[in-house]
Amino acid sequence: MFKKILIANRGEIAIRIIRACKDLGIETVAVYSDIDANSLHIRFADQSVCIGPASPTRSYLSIPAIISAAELTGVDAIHPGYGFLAENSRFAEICEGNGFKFIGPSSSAMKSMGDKILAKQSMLSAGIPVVPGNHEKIENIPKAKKIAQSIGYPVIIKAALGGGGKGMRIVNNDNQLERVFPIAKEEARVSFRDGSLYIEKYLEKPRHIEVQIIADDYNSCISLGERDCSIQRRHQKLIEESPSPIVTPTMRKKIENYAKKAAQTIDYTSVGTVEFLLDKTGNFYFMEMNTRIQVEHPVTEAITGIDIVKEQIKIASGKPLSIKQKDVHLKGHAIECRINAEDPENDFKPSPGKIEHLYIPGGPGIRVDTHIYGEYIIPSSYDSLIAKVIAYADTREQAIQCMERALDEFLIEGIKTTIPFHKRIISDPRFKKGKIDTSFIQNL
Ligand code: MV4
Repeated sequence: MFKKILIANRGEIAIRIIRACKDLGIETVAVYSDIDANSLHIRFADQSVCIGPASPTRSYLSIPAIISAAELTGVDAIHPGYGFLAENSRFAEICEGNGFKFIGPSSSAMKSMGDKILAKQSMLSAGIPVVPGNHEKIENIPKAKKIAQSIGYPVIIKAALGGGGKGMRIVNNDNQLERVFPIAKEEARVSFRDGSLYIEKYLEKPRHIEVQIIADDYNSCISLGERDCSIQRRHQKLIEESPSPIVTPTMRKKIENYAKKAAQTIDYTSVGTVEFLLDKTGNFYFMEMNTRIQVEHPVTEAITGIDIVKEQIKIASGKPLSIKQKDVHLKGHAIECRINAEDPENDFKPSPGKIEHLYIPGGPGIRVDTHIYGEYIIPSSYDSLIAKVIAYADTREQAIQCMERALDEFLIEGIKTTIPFHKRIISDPRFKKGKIDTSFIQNL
């Protein structure tokens, strides 16, 4: 097992990873930027190294700064968390090249899924249904029109290196396509340094269902059920739950098999998530695979009792999976609300600043993953996620009730948060009935 791990991240996920390390008896090294000097992840780690100024490109995204910190502190492995360098295959290669185990999949598995066009092609040849489309790079407008017409409008344009919705455009006709194509291409080029685009059939009001998998180096791969992440705003997930209120045991069996097939097709090891769209007629389509630990992993931990981060670290150190598929039992229901430092009354404008008063909820069934504390100053330089509230109970109704209690208890003064917005969502009769799809937030 590793002796010492460097956590190349900040915020709640850095703390989550440090906790897993402590439970495994592994020493930890935190890295931080100037502006994060008073961060909790530094205090919880055994050692810490400043890696640069607030600007992410010069700190949490700086490969040389992170590798230097790893060399300085003599760690065995590097955990990237989510975001930042988590899905950068070059970073994974550089870690390994410098003798540090990258806690995640192989760089080749990351590459197979990083390009969404290649990913769709390999899934298609493995017999997994993918969203209808051409599964090829669209070079120009005439080609795009021809493909859109053959698929049938409406279609959606996506960036090959995108994912998570960035650079997506819905197109209803030839004229719109002509107008939007160059804009999408430029956006993709700027965001992902590659303007490659592809086209899919636009599915109306789909649900986003994803399957958590864990695979080890010894050809074992298990699935831990699904998460329903249909409540999103501007492609940011707001609420996730497991199990999905509409997935039946038969449907679950099917997507879990697709997800395991997807992982095995690319010799995937580590934890990962296979995302599907579910259309109104009950068909699942592979969308993409996330090759990292995800923000919403705690809902799966709640219903399986499995510590996914500990498993991820153990697998990276070369240990076999400690659980067999037959030992995975989904029990109860878990819901997660992502609390952001944003003003829901003001178009979700970021609301950084000092936390004047804080009370974190607790009691039976409640888990809160957060890095905030009283008088902490939330910087404006990073993601606005400040806490995740996870409610767990026997049934969905009870989990919702438990979440309502926790959100009522949660007191954050000094900044605006999305807590009031979450209260509105979970008290909505449509949410209570599990009637959630893409259009939920815009129709709220
Ligand atoms: C789609 C789609 C409809 N058709 N793809 C992809 C990234 C994710 N953030 C949203 N994505 C979508 N991809 C096709 N071919 C609709 C969405 C979508 C969505 C999906 C599930 C739940 C909420 C959503 C909100 C907006 C868009």
